[in-house]
Amino acid sequence: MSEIRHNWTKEQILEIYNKPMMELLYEAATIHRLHHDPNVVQVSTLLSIKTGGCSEDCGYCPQAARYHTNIEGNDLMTVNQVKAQALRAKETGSSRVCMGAAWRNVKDGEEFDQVLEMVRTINKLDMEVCCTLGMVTENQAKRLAEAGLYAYNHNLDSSEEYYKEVISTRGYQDRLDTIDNVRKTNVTVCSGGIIGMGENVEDRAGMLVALSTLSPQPESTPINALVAVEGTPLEDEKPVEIWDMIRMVATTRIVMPETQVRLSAGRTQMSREGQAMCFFAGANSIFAGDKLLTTPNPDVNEDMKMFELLGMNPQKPFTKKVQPQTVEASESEYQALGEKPRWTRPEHKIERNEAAKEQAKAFK
Ligand code: SAM
Ligand code: DTB
Ligand code: SF4
Repeated sequence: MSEIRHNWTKEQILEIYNKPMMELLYEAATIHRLHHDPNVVQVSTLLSIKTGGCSEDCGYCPQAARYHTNIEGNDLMTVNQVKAQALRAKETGSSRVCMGAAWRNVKDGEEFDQVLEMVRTINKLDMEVCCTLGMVTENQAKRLAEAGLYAYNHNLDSSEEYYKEVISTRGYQDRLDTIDNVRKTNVTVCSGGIIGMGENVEDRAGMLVALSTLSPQPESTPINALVAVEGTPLEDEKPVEIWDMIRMVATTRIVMPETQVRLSAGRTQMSREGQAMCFFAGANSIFAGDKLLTTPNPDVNEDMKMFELLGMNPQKPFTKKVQPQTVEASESEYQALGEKPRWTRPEHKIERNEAAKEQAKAFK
């Protein structure tokens, strides 16, 4: 086994990222085999339990209320609706359901209680449950853990420097604090980011420094290629080159050997061969299902055909960590505290975000 290092520098990561492709692939694939079964892929199904109408200004996101995008917003789904979708996901070979909400942060109250019930319900189906609900406090993370949450997804998105060029309504430190709060529980951390937002390779390396120096490193790291959605500030960004995706996956694999590296948004633009190269470079999980949160994803049957072709098998639930126990709401140790956490709002000016907001006003 190669050692897990928490002291990677940007220069060292850049050196890896820029290696000749064949060297990079060989090194990443070698490390991959030492830590994982290269023929196994973890499959998660995304479920947007609350869509659109979000208060934030994330430049990549079609769910931000201030931009004019063509998505259909929805209130919080019911527990029964979620259960039905989870059962469908299980039938199609997913080991995990990842529930996403277009929220800045979790607020104590009826809606959060409903999400906790969704977590209990899915855990009882013997599937791994993941949530991505925005910022959470330590008490909220503990309540999620008690309900049986397996993973919490909260992305750093980019380097600290480039993050400021994309989002003005929440700070990088808030993201790190949320990850810290999740770490105070038994819930595993899923954190990664997006490439193709106009960042340079130093920013990609900077994001990997921030992720790899976390101790412990995230159990799962999604690498998303930007889905440039019309109406968002990043609508005109050029599609990510497959070679950039392969380099990013390989570098992530080398600096975070134990982490499950997730080939995330952007797979509809990738050929099977391109995806196979990413798996060779160390990717070992995907989001499956015809939709990500609001944008298209490859057809489930196509993914299954690809796995068959490559001789890869979906990972069984709770392979990496035992199933958490669900504590019923009536027996819960942690209660809503009605906290008013002081998550920051830097509110600095980002020209392209302002322009997209102005453009949206014309439609309203
Ligand atoms: N609202 C919560 C939050 O922001 O933490 C959870 C949902 S949010 C949509 C989850 C993640 O999806 C974001 O952090 C971002 O990394 C990713 N994402 C959102 N829109 C995307 C896009 N257009 N292309 C690629 N990734 C995207
Ligand atoms: C992550 O890193 N990628 C997923 C999941 N975590 C929540 C979301 C991708 C969203 C892509 C744009 C959309 O479908 O709205
Ligand atoms: Fe809201 Fe999350 Fe989208 Fe940002 S990424 S606008 S917080 S849903």
